Amino acid sequence: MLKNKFLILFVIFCSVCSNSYSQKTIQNIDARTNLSLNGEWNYILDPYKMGYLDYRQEPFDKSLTGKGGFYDNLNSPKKNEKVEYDFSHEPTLSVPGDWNSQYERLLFYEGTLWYKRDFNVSLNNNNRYFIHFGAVNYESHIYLNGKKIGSHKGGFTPFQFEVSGKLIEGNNFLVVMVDNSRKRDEIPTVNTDWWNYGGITREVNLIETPKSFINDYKVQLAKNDSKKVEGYVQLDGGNLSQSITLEIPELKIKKVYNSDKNGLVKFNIPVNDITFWSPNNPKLYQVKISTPNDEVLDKIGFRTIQTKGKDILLNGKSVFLKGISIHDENPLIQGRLRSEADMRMVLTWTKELGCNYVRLAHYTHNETMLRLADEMGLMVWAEVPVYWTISWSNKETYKNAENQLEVGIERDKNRASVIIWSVGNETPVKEPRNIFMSNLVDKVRSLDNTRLVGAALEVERDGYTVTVEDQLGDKLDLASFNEYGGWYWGNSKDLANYSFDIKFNKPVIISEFGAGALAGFHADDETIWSEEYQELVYINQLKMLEKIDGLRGMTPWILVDFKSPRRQNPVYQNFWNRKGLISNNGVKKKAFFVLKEYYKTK
Ligand code: GCB
Repeated sequence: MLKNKFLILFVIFCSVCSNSYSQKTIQNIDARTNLSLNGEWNYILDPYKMGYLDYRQEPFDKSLTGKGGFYDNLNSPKKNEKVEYDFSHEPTLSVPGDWNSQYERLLFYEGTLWYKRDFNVSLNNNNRYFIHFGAVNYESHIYLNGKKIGSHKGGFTPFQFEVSGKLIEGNNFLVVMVDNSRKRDEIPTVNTDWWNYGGITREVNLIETPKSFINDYKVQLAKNDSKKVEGYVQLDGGNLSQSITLEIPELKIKKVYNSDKNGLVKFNIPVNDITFWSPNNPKLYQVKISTPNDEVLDKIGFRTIQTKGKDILLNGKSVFLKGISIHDENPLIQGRLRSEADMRMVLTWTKELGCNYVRLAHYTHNETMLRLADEMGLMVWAEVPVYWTISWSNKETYKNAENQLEVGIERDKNRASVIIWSVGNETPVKEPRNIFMSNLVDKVRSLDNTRLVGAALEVERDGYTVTVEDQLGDKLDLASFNEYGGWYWGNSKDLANYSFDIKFNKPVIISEFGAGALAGFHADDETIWSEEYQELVYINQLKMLEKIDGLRGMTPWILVDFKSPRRQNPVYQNFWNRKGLISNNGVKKKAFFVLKEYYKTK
């Protein structure tokens, strides 16, 4: 009896584990053998969750009735069998892609929606298989051939499930129930200034690996040491003690190691004559990691980043961060970025602006975005959606935030472009929040001690004095904050009278400032929403900021107009946040050129 009790507890525990947010994902999935599951998926719109719950609101119990939910995918019922759904006669959604931008009827939809696709595999019994999702917003439950393989929470982080032994030779079907309802205790919480795009927003792949394979690796310069490449390789699977070869041909590195019984190898290799990665010369080295039966290729840049007093040093040299903030959104399709081309378009705009740095706000962006930043020479501030007022005292909420942070760091740790991990944005100073945020900072440092840690703090004002004194700043590497002089406070004409009292002897980064303007609307510079008003805010803002001792960079808000349900003015906004320097049609506003000129002087 007691044994049974333990067994039941153990089963519950395991099911909690498999349903939790975290499962370490395979590093660099693009370099693996994979079958893309992108493309057209049939969908069922299910606002009452009737594909999952019976009329008593209990999940269907197949063991009692023989029937489950929509995940059964019954598509050719017998003539006397009543089935009230049919994926095969439903319309399709493109994956990757949010649902809101694909059908008018889904623009404002928040709730449950089911996806289904068929695929064909030819199995190799010596190999292992994983289904990997780039991101699904927000909660997802995944079923393979009618059986649940797992679930996940968090709209911007990758996750995977092993399906070895669950796939069948030939035709298979995958069903995903997605729910993007906003909930107070989640990350982000109910209130954000961006569109709650739902669905399978990033790529889906079926990855095939050998039984024992290279699951993870880190290859980078040691902390503040430009003469050592260090890191690790981690194997997964049956035979964990193997020989592992690390090659960086251009640096004449070829090292062979034996992994320990846990499949781990740590290395530390002296290097000379390395060309450092920088925005001016975004040099990436071909890195090859191999075992007798597996091989992964990557392109990795090497650089150091550190602060010294009020300065930021990239490869030991002072650098000014000429940045801009970006959402994961393509204004031209009014939806999430779907392809590499979409991402290139956005990053090309930042290069035209003269940027060497971007803030990827306010959540983990697509891995491809980070790889492009590596390639195009853009330093990156990466962030988690710990945004505004979340449930500070809820332990599950904290776990969720920490997990999203960790998964992002795990995924992007080999990207030279990432120089700053941000733990959140405009979080209100009070005790439970201070503990929450401070724990997140400790967590980042425990995972990665080679990059800087920031957060977009808030300012206080008294007359013409703007103060930055949030005690979280003590734990950060940067005095980084948002301020909206000339828009949410102050008059655009007298910004020059303001001065800053910053209580930290650290490099100052303005993580946001900005003003709204409707492209093509011209008036005098006192008229809100005109391009001239926004232009003047930028001119006077930059003069004001220039006076800050230790100003080392900025990411004005924002590169492009973006959709937000909070922006309701029917004439000027119409559900668009208009603080973009570029309009939703790709037109550059006057302020774009003000910032561009300023960056030329830096
Ligand atoms: C902020 C937020 C950002 C908003 C912006 C605005 O401070 O960090 O997410 O979109 O202000 O436009 O108000």
